[in-house]
Amino acid sequence: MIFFNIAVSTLAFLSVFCGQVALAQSHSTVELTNSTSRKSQNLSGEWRYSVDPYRVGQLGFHGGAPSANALRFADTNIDAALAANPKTFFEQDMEHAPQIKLPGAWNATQTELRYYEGLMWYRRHFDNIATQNERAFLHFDGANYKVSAYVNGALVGSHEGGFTAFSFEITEQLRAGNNQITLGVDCAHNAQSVPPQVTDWDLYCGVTRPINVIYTAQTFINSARIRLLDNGNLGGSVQLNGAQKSNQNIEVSIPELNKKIRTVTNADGYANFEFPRPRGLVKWSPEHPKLYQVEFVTNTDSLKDKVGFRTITTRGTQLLLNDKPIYLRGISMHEEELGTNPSRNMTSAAARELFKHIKNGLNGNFVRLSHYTHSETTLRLADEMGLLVWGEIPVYWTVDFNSPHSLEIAQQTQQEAIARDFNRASIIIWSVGNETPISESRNIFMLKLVAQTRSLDPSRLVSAAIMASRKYENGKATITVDDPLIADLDLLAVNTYNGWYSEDELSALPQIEWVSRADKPMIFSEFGADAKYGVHGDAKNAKFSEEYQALYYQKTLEMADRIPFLVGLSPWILKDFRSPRRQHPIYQEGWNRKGLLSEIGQKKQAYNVLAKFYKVRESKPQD
Ligand code: GCB
Repeated sequence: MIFFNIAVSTLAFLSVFCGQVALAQSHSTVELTNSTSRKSQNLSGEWRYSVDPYRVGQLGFHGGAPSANALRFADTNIDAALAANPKTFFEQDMEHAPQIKLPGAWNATQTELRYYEGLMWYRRHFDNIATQNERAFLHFDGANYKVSAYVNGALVGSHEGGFTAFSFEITEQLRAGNNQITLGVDCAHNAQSVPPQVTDWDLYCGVTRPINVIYTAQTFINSARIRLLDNGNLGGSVQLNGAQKSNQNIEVSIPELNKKIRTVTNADGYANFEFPRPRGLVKWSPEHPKLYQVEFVTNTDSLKDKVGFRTITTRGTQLLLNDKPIYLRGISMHEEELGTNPSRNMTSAAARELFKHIKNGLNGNFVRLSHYTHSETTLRLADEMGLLVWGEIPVYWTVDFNSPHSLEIAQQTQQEAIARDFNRASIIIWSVGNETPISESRNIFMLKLVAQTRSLDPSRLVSAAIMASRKYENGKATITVDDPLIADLDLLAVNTYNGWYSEDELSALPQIEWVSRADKPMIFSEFGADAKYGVHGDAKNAKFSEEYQALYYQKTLEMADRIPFLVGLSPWILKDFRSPRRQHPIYQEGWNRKGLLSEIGQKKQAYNVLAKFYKVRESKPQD
């Protein structure tokens, strides 16, 4: 809770210097879902930035309040202050600081910031475009890792967690005309952060997704959800925020289906609705990703969303999409665009390029968006292009499972992910973590996450990427899926690397026997081998060669085909990605090379092996 303490001490300091300060909760009830269809002002573009490795903008030299001349967020005209008193001085000057383009991680922009994981300040100005009686919110699609936001010198809110959307109300702080906004973004990770400090990917620090000012009516639609229920009806809820939220009429309509229903909010501003599925409704599927425009209208606000309708369930070891068995022909993906110097600025065009590889190149229907919540842009594209999605929160490896703070952040992240993406038909699975090592405290932690996820969203499957126990007896390898968590998961998902992190002969992989202790479907959520594009060698032994990776895929796929309860795959990974832990000077140079594509999109041999396997699978009905 260090960050919160800093925010509080800064708050005390600010109340002396800046008068009124309002501190929003780190996770508020303001969801502002479907933010792109609201009146908004995009703050993308050039911002001033100032690096602050010793956090002097937050802490004084003896640890107390910061010195006034180091405050990056103060609403002070430094030029005027110096003109009035030449003896004063400042040890920062945001108005004359260098510029950086947001969104985009600082690591990619400046070579000296490649591995910088500390505090950064950003500043820009914008004009207030609110019409009379509108409320205003600062809306972040995502910023890594902790953010404090200041408008005209006043702290408007703080947030922890690098991959989900959040908003702070700034109605009170906005002035007519020009406004100043300053952000302190701290990328420090530790044992209690989610994810923790050590991962196998580049953290990509700073403001990696768009920031907008969203303007709303005094009482606005905070969230609007709709889905196909298991009983065949359509159902959902609308929630209003504002003084007039109770007893309000709500209209929900799907014009293309000629359907309109009305409901009324309760005292808390909620309205639930359910109605028979309109005749002629076409269900969403990867083959036919049909989306309908749904409109939510109140007396003061309206919101439109494009929504697909489908169900996802299991029966024994089968996975059913719209009640029919399905095999997930997938691949895993990090949020990292193609190119030699990605900055985690996943535009729609960048995401489309990667998804085209999955849909058209690999003949896939599924993507594991690992290891954290990807951008709304990406999820909307998955809906549009017809890709089933595994969504994941960054509970990765050795999170501090004894820490109430870690649990709080993990749960907050899950809640924010579900709030943002509830209407996305593409998402069929929520994963609560990846390769967490079994212990009593871990089991308790993970079970709490599973329970929370189910209660927030009963419409999707809950899973986690786990590891399985391997035994080698009488010349035969057996792998048993026996993690205690499996009793509570809907779908088992195992990461397995036989023949890469083990010295198995690749020819022996198909003989590995897989045993499951649950009558549930399973996928391989990961398998993979590094290969540097253009490196060639003996397929049986030359690790890092394209040939070895291709044979590894072939043999692992043969193994997969022999497992009766296996319903899909998301091999590791579509594209080489930056990882500071991968420093082999010839093959890796800071990149994890398990991609089927190089970082600039060149296809390695294994790409075609998987594409062929999926082509055959596509035409083979699941039994
Ligand atoms: C894993 C992790 C993933 C790594 C991958 C690897 O099991 O889940 O984050 O990047 O292995 O390449 O070793």
